[in-house]
Amino acid sequence: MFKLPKLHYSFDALEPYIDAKTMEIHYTKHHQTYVDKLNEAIKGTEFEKMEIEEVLKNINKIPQDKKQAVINHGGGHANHSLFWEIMGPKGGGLPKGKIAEEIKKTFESFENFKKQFTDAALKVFGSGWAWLAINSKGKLEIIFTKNQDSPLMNNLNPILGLDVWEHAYYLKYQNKRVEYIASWWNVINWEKVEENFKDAKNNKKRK
Ligand code: MN3
Repeated sequence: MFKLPKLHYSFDALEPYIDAKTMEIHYTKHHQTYVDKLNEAIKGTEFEKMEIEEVLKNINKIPQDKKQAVINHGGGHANHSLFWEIMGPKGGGLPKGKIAEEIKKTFESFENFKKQFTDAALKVFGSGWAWLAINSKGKLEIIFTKNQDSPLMNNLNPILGLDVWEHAYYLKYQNKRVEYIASWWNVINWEKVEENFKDAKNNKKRK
């Protein structure tokens, strides 16, 4: 059975950029609901013993009557699990190391990357996510997905993600998604993004 992952910081740790109340509701209510409904959907199937990433990569093997529930709630579980990890107190600033080099190589500059990622996050109509992911060729790509669709279902390995559902920002920012996005850059845990980047690259080599 799937479980809510541990949050490695307190609800108020991302203040003033992300408020404590939003963090608490987002983690204890929204994420918990995705976990509960995912467990409900796959109870008694072989998928309940798999890692959520494996389940989503094999989404076409899920029985038709459970597939949409796994897309919604399995995606919700995986997306939020990544989201909590790529944020943290004392975050923000510029990435370092390999991920910094790769961003520069792919997008020419960090500023250019930031602009393109922000554009992707603003382009999502309704609910969804913006992502920095590694594609099947091992290259970085900025994409956005609708609802809780996971990039993993399309053979893309997400290493950084931004939740632009209104539940992620409405209490503090109301309809001002652009301000929420601008604030979010201050809480990114780039060390974790670097780790995700290296893991994704290693997975690729193992294939
Ligand atoms: Mn959310």
